[in-house]
Amino acid sequence: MLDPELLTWLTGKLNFESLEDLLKAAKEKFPDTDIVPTLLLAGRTGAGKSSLINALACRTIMPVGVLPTTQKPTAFELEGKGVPLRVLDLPGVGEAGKHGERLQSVLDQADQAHLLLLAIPCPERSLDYETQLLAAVAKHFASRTPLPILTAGTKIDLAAPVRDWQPATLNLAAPSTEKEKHIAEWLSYVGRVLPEAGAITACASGQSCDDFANQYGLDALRKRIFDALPDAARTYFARATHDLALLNQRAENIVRLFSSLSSAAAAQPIPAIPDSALIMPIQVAMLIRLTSLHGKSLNADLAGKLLGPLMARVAGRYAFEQVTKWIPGIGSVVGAAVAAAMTYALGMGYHSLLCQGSWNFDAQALREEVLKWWEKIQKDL
Ligand SMILES: Nc1nc2c(ncn2[C@@H]2O[C@H](COP(=O)(O)OP(=O)(O)OP(=O)(O)O)[C@@H](O)[C@H]2O)c(=O)[nH]1
Ligand SMILES: [Mg+2]
Repeated sequence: MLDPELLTWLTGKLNFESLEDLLKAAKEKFPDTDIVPTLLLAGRTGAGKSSLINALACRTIMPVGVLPTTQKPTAFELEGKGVPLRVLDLPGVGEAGKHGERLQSVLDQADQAHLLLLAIPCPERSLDYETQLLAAVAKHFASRTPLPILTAGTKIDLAAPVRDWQPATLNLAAPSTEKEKHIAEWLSYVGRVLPEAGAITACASGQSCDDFANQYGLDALRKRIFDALPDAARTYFARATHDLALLNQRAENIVRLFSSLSSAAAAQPIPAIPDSALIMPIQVAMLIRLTSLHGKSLNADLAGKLLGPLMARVAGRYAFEQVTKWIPGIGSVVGAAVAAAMTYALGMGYHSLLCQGSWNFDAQALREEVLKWWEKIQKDL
């Protein structure tokens, strides 16, 4: 069922002034949630990954424990500076009997991630797991744009002497106490052994998410993560556009989402409004999202070019309705199943054209591609 608020929005968009208006409204209505950046949190078991997430989010999201705790990749969203971030907490590598499997799980998830955060627990000096993990990630991305990596040195409160922990006055820039010297020495040791880990942000997560008195370095880490995101999103995009399987999967998700919305919209009995007009804003939103998946922005010029010369003369609405007329034998009353199939054919046809890498196609090329998908769906049915 279509939610009533969306229905009101759709019927309100039937008489938009210009195509720009519709594009703008559709962008606002359907924000690009599938490009929420994803941070992959990896490290050895017990490194304090889940504790770090709870501390960063200021709430208890993940269970933490002395024994291997996180058993499967778990995703959730964080907000920072108004920017949403999806974080994926992974089971730690190195768990007895599961090392290879865990390492593989990092690589499996890495393709979908924008950024990798590696947690290394202080005062650990045997860094074999981390070395293997970084080598596996580097190999995985060897022939592609690499995955950006940030490193957190966790549990720095455990550097000797353990009892001396005063995070409020800790000064790692000019270490003078025994504790500060141990932490600084450990950080530079890790930097020497794992140069590919880059700069290391020293952190302590406290005993619980609200143990503020014992936490350290979380603001600095948050800042580093959110500062790295724009670049990370860019490299992700560079990688994603060269990884056809990934791109297809993301496109298909988008197309399925909007196809089901179209079907729900067409199932609404609204007298005097053609179904094709009702699903049009949904299809527009889908085209916007698919275009941005390919790193471009769908503006009125491009939409006009794609949807036919009619655009130059009449209001955008008619041009989009035109799309439904491309498919022979369909009138203005399309019904739920046909609306879904039509939106699917339009979305997949559009994505196929974009995959060919050329933006110099026109309404005719798009129409042919849409018809191909339409026929394919008919056969599959
Ligand atoms: N002293 C101290 N202990 C911590 C800190 N962070 C985590 N711990 C403890 O370390 C243990 C492991 O923490 P988790 O957050 O579960 O570690 P994890 O990396 O998620 O472990 P897996 O899920 O098994 O991979 C728990 O007992 C935590 O309480 C910290 O900053 N300081
Ligand atoms: Mg965990």
